[in-house]
Amino acid sequence: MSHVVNTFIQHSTGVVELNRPKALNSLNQEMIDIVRAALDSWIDDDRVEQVLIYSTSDRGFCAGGDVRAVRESVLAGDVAAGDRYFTEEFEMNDALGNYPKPIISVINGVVMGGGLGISMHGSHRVITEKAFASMPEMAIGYVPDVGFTYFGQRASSLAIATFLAVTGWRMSPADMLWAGVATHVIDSENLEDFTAEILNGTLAAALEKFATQPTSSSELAGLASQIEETFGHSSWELIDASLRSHPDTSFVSKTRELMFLAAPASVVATVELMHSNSEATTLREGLDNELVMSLYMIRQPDFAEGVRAVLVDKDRQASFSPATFEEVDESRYAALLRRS
Ligand code: QUE
Repeated sequence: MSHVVNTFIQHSTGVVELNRPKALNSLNQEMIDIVRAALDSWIDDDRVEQVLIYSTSDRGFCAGGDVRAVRESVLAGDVAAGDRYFTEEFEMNDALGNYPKPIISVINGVVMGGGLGISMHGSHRVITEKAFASMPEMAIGYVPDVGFTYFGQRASSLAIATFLAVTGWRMSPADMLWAGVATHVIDSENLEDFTAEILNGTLAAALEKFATQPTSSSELAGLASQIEETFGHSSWELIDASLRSHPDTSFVSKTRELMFLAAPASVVATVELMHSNSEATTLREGLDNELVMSLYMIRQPDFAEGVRAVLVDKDRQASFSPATFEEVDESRYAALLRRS
């Protein structure tokens, strides 16, 4: 049987096989339904001691959510389908984060957005030297979600997670470990032996045999002090001001360059969301704040326009409105999150 997601029990492991390779496993409603049903059915099943999540594609683990489909629903006047999609995706993220059994994700290649959401809340995030990760939502007029704005700042720091979200920084394997997105590294040549050991032996033995170290150091870690000095502020206006006066001009110009495609409203909303979630006390509370922002953002023209520019026409020429940071009304996002 081959489906967009295959789920089965092998020995004492519940297996989730992401299998929509043509869309790089970007998660659609059907995939989320299947994953949630599997997690539900295994939670009290004594045969299942652990859950293993991997991709059948050698190009990557999961490129995100199926935002193309959400855009189409919105444009067809069925925004309720988008609301349902994000509501249920975030319920899946919460179920993963609170699962009473180990959840092991094996990541080889790309993982972005919703792909981080299906992996980072589990107990073990095992990556290969070919893994790379990012939160790319600024380019599509959306906001980081799937629990990243809650989990990311607890795995690293508020400033680091805000930097990752606002710049879409492409994390290397060493960056992923340093930022707490990944927990272990293995060589991609050992991928099959590693998963076989998990399925037929034990997780502990698999890690004992195959866990290694990244081959290079973390570039992100090297920027930690500059990031803490600039991205720890509580609004985009203050972050921007501190970037303007920061002495490390190469850090500042790199940051500005990475933000070249960012929707101004998305950036302002993201900083508000990060700060709101610095006070959240559970993943569910963090996801609730993201959901408020998410359901608002998909109703704004920037979302349809951003997805068009990045994923439909692929011209990367989005015309966002407002087009400049000065025109964004920060209080609108603060009010949504009751931060005002
Ligand atoms: C922001 C996003 C996504 C993105 C790019 C962004 C996203 C997503 C994909 C994606 C990438 C390759 C595919 C695909 C989807 O890209 O959520 O089907 O083949 O799924 O800037 O949020």
